Amino acid sequence: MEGKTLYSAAQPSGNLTIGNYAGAIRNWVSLQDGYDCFLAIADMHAITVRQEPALLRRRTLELVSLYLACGIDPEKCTLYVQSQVPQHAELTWVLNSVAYVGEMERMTQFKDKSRKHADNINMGLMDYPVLMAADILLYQTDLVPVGADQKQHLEIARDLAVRFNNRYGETFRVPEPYIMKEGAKICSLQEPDKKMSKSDENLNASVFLSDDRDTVIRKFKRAVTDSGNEIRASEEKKGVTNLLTIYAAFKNCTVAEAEREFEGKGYGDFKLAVGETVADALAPVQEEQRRLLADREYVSSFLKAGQERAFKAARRTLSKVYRKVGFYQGD
Ligand code: ATP
Ligand code: LTN
Repeated sequence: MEGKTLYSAAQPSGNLTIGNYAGAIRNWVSLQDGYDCFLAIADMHAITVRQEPALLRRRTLELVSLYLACGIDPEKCTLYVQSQVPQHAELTWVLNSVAYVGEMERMTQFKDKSRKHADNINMGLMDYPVLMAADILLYQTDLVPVGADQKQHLEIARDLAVRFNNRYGETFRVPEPYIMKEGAKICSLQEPDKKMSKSDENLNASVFLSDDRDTVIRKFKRAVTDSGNEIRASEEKKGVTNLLTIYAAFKNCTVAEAEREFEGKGYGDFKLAVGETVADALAPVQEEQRRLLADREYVSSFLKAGQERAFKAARRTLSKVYRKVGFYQGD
């Protein structure tokens, strides 16, 4: 019997944060043994907001080496760059004809990004979930590990798969989301009711995977905590809860275990311990990433192999789709 397929991606739209790590990459690493994995660098998604071309290219390579440095095994996973597999754009076009404008306009991310980039509300921004559905459906994916913010997009991917299958006959596997309870939403260190984001203007709000030890510790020292002095996760203590969540994600323990560990301790000691834990975890990843970035040939050889594997799998699904919708494919 064929194994199950896992698909996920991240955009080369900035430096990755510990939120990307805790919500997504960490899960890819822990799941990679049990699945046939496809992991993409979503550069086509990234251009839905303005990007500096040279920087986009550089970040693509940085992101690949980061995946590898975080423990993604290129022997087990197909690692590739989205724009190198043209079927993503092709399937998006077909799916556009079963996707409704109304459902795209309702997407939270579309609304947020339209507000944030009010001078550039482009068609791609609105079509973002359809491209993401195409990514997933091209590989007949079973499981999609993502952070909580992507849940709505996954619902769209499932809806489009079902709608297409109903209209044209069984074509796509309907994917399941995989959203971890702990770490699925890491929040800003400065405004803990907001998601930690790559593009936050307040540099103290996000911890980047590339931050050095002193920077990491300083950012955690400045993190907003709540009134009171108890180190306990609760709705009213968003700052403390966020720090506990981060600690648990990097220590591989539960939030309850983290609470027990800090019982009776003060906020100062607690913030320092979280900072040190994160810095300790990041150091080997950064070193490995540096090593890989210096070996451009090694990285590009993996991308080439990944592109070939992805292309073959994607071509299989796309030709089925073209047949189903009635596109002439030669006699
Ligand atoms: P942008 O803010 O530029 O849209 P992003 O970081 O949300 O970027 P990606 O790089 O595409 O977007 O995200 C990769 C993965 O990281 C996704 O699965 C996303 O859900 C997850 N992720 C992003 N931010 C967080 C966060 N703060 N907490 C948990 N998971 C997150
Ligand atoms: N939009 C996603 C990145 C992404 C993705 C995907 C995730 C693009 N294509 C397919 C899972 C499956 C984000 O996390 N911002």
